[in-house]
Amino acid sequence: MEIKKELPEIFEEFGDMRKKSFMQAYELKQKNIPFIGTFCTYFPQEIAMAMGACVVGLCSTSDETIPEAEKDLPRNLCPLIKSSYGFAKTDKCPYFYFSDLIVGETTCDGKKKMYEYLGEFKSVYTMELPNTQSPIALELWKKEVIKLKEKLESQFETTITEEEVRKQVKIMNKVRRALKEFYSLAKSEPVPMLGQDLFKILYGSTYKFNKESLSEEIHALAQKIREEYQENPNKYPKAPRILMTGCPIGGASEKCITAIENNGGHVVCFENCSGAKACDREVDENNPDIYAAIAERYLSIGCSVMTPNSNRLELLDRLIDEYKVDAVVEITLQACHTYNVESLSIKRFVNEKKGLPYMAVETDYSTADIGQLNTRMAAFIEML
Ligand code: BJ8
Repeated sequence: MEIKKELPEIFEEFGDMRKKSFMQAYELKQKNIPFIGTFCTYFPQEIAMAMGACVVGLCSTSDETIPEAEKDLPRNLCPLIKSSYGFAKTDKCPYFYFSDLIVGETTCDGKKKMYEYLGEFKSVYTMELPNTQSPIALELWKKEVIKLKEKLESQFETTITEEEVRKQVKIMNKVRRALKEFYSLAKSEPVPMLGQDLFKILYGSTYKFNKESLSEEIHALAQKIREEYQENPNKYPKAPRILMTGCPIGGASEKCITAIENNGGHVVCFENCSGAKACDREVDENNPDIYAAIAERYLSIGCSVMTPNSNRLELLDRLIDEYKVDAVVEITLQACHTYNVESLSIKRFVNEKKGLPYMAVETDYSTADIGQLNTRMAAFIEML
């Protein structure tokens, strides 16, 4: 696949993908394609895709509907949960509207309690995600993956075959490999693209419904960036290289990436969901028990809802070395207890084991802290 458009245009297109795909979602709905709305990287996408459904992320990232959500939910709750609930309540998000079923998981306390209320507006099914990664937890999660398959089969009056599940596993592994190939370009020094642009592609990709063509498209984009970099490797001057970790970002919280890059740093790696956390591991295609392979891959995601959460440290360890990182910035959303509590162990790991500076930023979806963010980032990057 050859890409004719210029890179800035492609980055903008991906950046707007959430809105751009509304129309495509509408057209797919007209063809009776089921939509499954999700809130989390733990959702085993391949199972829904195996019945021909589109999977769409519903996590909302703007503060527009938070006042409405706060009429029902506590103010002191994570903005991602309030915003998502607010969009459902006000019916402002087309993806909520199009979703035939919303699947949640028992991740953090706020989210799982919010799903109970969400069930008043929509059909909601909650998977029981264990909060550990032990062999017993894996057994339970495998059963939950199979229960999800059975739930979809009965609600949509269809049969999900193992053959189709295996096919979708291959498709999603290809997407993971393509995205990894793409974000690995930022290992180069100086960087071939800004972190803001890299993020637009990662985030926008989740709103591309045709996963088969997505891997080709990302592969072609990576090739284009490589060629342009060979011609002009100094488009972006050398700058301190930052790894971003913590809560999911997107929409309003992209202000943190901008604050780093407007103040002299480059974000070269995203460990968060929609970055490496979601793409790093593949499902083992050769496992004779495909449901066990799916369960194993998803349960090993290193999110702070797990205890202990050694897989997050293992991934961070590797990424810090591979991306020759100069410092780590952790973004946590206000009232996200699991990430906020875990930030101490991340700070210790980064400072003591990796010998690097670490900064924690607690934020929300408002624009109120942009000035303060700029001041803090400028001081932090200056020190590097
Ligand atoms: S795998 S990061 S998408 S749970 S909603 S935990 S911010 S208090 S989103 Fe997440 Fe899945 Fe983990 Fe990723 Fe905190 Fe808010 Fe809870 Fe949140």
